[in-house]
Amino acid sequence: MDKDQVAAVLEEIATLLELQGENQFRCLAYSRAARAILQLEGSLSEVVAAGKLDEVPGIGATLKDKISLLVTTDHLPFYEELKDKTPPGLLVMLRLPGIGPKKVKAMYDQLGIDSLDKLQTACAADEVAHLKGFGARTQQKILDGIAFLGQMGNRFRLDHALYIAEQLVDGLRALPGVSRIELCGSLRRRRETIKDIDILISSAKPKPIMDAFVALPQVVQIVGHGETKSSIMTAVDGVAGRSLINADLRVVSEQQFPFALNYFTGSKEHNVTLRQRAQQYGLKLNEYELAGPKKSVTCKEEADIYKALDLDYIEPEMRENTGEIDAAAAHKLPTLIRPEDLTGAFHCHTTWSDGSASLEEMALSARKLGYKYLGIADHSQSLNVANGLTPERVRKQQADIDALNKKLKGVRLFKGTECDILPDGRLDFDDKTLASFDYVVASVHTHFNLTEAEMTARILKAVSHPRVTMLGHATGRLLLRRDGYKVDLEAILKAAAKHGTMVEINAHPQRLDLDWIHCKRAKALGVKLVINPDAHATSEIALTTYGVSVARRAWLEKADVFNTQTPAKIDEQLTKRRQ
Ligand code: DGT
Ligand code: CA
Ligand code: ZN
Repeated sequence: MDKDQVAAVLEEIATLLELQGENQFRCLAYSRAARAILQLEGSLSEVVAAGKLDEVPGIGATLKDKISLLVTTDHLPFYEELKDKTPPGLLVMLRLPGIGPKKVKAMYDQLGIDSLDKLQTACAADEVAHLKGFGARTQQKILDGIAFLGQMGNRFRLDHALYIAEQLVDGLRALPGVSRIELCGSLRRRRETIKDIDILISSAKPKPIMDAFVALPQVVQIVGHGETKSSIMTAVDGVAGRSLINADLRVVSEQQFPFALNYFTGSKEHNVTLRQRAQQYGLKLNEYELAGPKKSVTCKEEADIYKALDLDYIEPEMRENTGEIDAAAAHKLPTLIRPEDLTGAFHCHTTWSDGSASLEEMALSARKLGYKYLGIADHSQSLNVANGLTPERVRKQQADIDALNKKLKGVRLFKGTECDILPDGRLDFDDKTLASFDYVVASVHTHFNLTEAEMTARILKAVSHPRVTMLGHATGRLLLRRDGYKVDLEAILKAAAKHGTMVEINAHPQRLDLDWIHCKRAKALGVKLVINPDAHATSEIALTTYGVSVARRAWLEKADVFNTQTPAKIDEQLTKRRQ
């Protein structure tokens, strides 16, 4: 196990112990150890091998033994016993906003509540309000929380689901008898939210693979354990702490693999249209085969299925039944942008406002990713909560960037700002300050409750401002937490096209805003898009890959995205825009 995995297990132990009613100090010791592991410099396995784990502050003799076991064997009986002792529903209840392990334990001990369903019934019967330390307000908060979770349909952020799904795949890949392995479903299509994890394997011997799957260290509960299909629950970061996600594994034969891969990748709507096309060819298509009345068509790869139907290969991100099959038949599919096409990114924060890294640290991390430039865009003066820059601090920061650019090799910083769009549509800096930047990202961060007409007028004014280079996170949505503000995006995109203002694909997996549907529309209207990480730490610059996924779902090519060009070309266009 690596540091992240070990830390996640330790955090979970802390939660499980709290659910067991363990004393606070023992629980805290595990949380503290989790943080210590995350902050550890260098390799965890080397520290363990050297027997020096107890020299790390926050890790004593007991924890040393447990962590060593985890690192060397991937297992910890203590943790597995704890999981077995805890009803999985209790972890689900922890997803309710404002409900911690203590309250969950009280409800379990006193009312036998171990699922959201039972909890809802108990609240409706007014039983929860009478528990010590609860009351009518808490009971109402729980009911609101259950309604909220219901609305979200128990979905998860793409990055959270992908993180645990890749761990499962890593745990399976090396097993004997595994020939091919792929993630399917919404994960393979890179939808912005995910309901469950679908994994597909080809093998001649499914049984041992199934047995290994349900015994993976990430498994919290076994839902089903069959010959060719098994289901488990595993813990994942959710909107309100860790909770459970379902993962299905199917094992098929080598021959069936391309058909199963195609079927379980979906979307369902894409499958239906593809199947209809097969029918027009007198063929039957399902998860096992593509077959005529007499014999089946041999397909080694997924692409062969499309080829047999006279279609160009359709990338998974495009399989949403929005015209991709017609385009594939007419050989008019786009050549989708790839992560390696990005040459840099704009919209990054530093310690000058609410970021955690310095200008230089951000620049060096960008260079490590192979980026040729990075656009700095700290917050503007009125955003006090995020330590927004006054014009005076802007001048100082720009002098720092100029000095750094003289020193830095292989990467350059562009001077920008994430300038607030004030409630009336004016910008948060005067024109002179605005003119001092290489580029300006304009964003809404306050007054979300305007009417749609007011919000549209506000953003239209900013998008039409000659100093604004690009519009940041166009709707302000936070996935699974907050809907975007009401705004007429069609009008905004038309204005952006008219004024040559770019629109950002905010690649942070909590936003993915502009969404792929509007991105597709933006391209049709002639709007240039720019993929920005909205990074507040060095590790977040690489979040741009999620923005590339949105762009691919929107059929965008390299040329549709601004930050795929050389720094010289970028500089030239930014300069032209300022004249
Ligand atoms: P999700 O899990 O809601 O994030 O989205 P998906 O697309 O992963 O959906 P899921 O897990 O229910 O099913 C995985 C794939 O299986 C889906 O993308 C297409 C295929 N599939 C599921 N049910 C049906 C069906 O009734 N008909 C067809 N043609 N395909 C289906
Ligand atoms: Ca799925
Ligand atoms: Zn912002």
